Formats: sequence, structure tokens, C-alpha cells
Amino acid sequence: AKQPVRVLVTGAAGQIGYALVPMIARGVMLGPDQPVILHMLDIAPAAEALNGVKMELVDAAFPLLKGVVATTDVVEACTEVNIAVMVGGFPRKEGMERKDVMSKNVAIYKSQASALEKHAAANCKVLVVANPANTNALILKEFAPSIPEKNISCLTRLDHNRALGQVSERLNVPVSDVKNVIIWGNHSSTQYPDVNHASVKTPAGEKPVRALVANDEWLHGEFITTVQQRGAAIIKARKLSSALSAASSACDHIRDWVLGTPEGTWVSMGVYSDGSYNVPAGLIYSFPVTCRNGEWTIVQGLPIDALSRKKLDLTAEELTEEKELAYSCLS
Ligand code: NAX
Repeated sequence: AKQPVRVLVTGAAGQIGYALVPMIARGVMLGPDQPVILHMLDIAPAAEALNGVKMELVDAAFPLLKGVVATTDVVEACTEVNIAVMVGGFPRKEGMERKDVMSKNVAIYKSQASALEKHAAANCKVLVVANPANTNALILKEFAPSIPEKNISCLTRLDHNRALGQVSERLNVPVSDVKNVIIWGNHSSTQYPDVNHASVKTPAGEKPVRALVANDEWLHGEFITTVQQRGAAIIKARKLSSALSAASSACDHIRDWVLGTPEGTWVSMGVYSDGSYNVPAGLIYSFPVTCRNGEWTIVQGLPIDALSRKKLDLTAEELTEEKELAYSCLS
């Protein structure tokens, strides 16, 4: 029998946490034969709610769930974890300056980086979900220098899945037949959802999305803005932000990272830039990646047209500004 894997979820008493922990306990993240021990962290004001989530996990009697740690102690939460999903953070409230929100999150990610560095299992993989996701991941990387940069990522898989969903709806094909969209850059409204290399499985073989949609106006306009603005559209409809889709996409992200991407398929992950595609090195930027043996590799050599180039650069500029803002909060 497999040894249990310890999975940390921070912000576990929140909305995404509530959708995510049962998925993990059911094997959606690591597979149906992989036992798990859940570590759930939240802050003191949410301690009672967190305990309620723990009670429900016990009540659900998940066969794969071999233990639950529910705590407000960062060290206890991080100890021996193999996977860390960082959902906890400080949300932007009405009237707050960007700098104030950044400053709160920088403080959180700085201290949680240290706890992970000191107490997590060797080779722990980290996924940052909490916004600003790319920059929180960068801060975590900077303050956990002994965690390999290859092990630190942020979530843009929700945006990737949203792009697959929009193509599927437009062409009236199952979403599982659509692949190889790309989200470039920041998990923000400057992200660039790119279908130039995406394809659809048809009875006559794989066809480019561009050829099947055959409507550049839609692809260059509404498609992009719909994906970029989807988070806001969900808030408007639900009066709450995306939770089940965020949780499901976080499971997809970790599953593909650990178990590998299917042959001929790539996914989008926010990872540490090495300068590929002339994206400035030293940013956490969303790229197309394939995964094997628990490691991601940026897909190389995709042709980038002039329109795409502008969009790749625009979102990189925003990330550079965020990075500067984050660093100004450190001093
Ligand atoms: P909630 O406000 O429901 O939950 C956040 C939880 O984090 C709360 O229980 C809070 O007490 C806890 N928390 C705050 N500070 C903490 C700390 N220092 N340590 C541990 N826990 C802490 O938000 P929810 O809707 O669950 O969203 C969580 C985060 O995901 C937000 O930052 C949100 O912006 C971000 N999102 C990111 C997405 C992505 O694709 N990358 C999409 C969904 C989501 O918007």
C-alpha cells in the first residue's frame, strides 16, 4: 500500500478551501489509490469554522483520508508536508490601496515561506492560489531559498480551463476534445489567453481551433476579454468569487505536475521565468508546460506573432511593476 502524502491547504476555512479539501480527500488531486493526510491552516478568527470543516471531513468518512491536522499554528501546519496549496491571503477590500493589500500579502508569504522552508518535507511542491498569485509565489520563492525554484508555482490553470470552456461552448464540442490553449503571464486581467496553437479532436483528426472558429474578430476580441473578465462575471452572478472551479483547477494543476501531462498536451502554469520567449527572467509568469516525473518544462519554440508579442510583453510589464511594489513593501 502507498504511504500517505501530506497535503497542506492554507485558508482552509474559506470558500475555495471548503470546495478543495473534499476533492483532495476523494483522490481527485493525487489519484484514487493515493492515501492523504490533510493539513489545514487558517487564522485565529476562523479557528472555529476550520474545526467545523474538520468535523465534516470526519463525517464524510473518506476512505483515502488517513488524518486531518486543523490548526492556526503555521509550523504545525507546514511540518512534513509534501504538497502545499496556498489559498490563504489578505483580500482587497473596498477603498484599500493596492500597496496596502500587497504589503499584507508580502508579510504573510514571507513568513509562510520560512515555515515551509524549515519544516516541509524535502522536495515539497508549492502551488500559490491566493492573489496576487504570481507575486505571492515570487515572495515565497525569495524567502524560501532552499526550496528549489522548480518546486514553486502559481495557479493559472483556472484561466486555462476557462479558455478551454469558451472554445468548447463556441464550437459545441466536448471540452475534453479541446487542448493546448495557453495562458501567458499574470493571473489578472492582463493575462493573454492564446488559441494560436490550440486544437480540437475531430473524426478527421486534430484541427486548429483558429480554422474551426474561423472568426478572428471573436478570437481577438470577445474570447480574450471573456476569459480575462470571467472572475468578475462569476462574482456578479454568484455574489461570491469562483470557488468550485478554482478548487478543481488547483487539483488539475497538482495532478498533472505530479502524475504528468498526457502525450501531446500541454497545460498552463505560473512558473519562474528563465527568459523563455523573451519574458524577463525572475518573474513568476504563466507559460505552456509539459510535466514528467514530477517536473515541469516550458514548451519551447512556439512561433509568436506580432499581436501576441505585444500581449506577452504587456502582462510581463504588469508583473515587473507588481514585483517592484512587493519589494517596496519589504523595506
Ligand atoms: P476566502 O476569503 O473565502 O478564504 C480565504 C481564507 O484565508 C479565509 O478563511 C482567511 O481566514 C484565510 N487566511 C487569511 N490570512 C491567512 C493567513 N495568513 N494564513 C492562513 N489563512 C489565512 O477566499 P477564497 O474565495 O477562498 O479565495 C482565496 C484566494 O484565492 C483569494 O486570494 C482569491 O483572490 C484567490 N483566487 C485565486 C484564483 C486563481 O486562479 N489563482 C481564482 C480564485 C480566487 O479568486
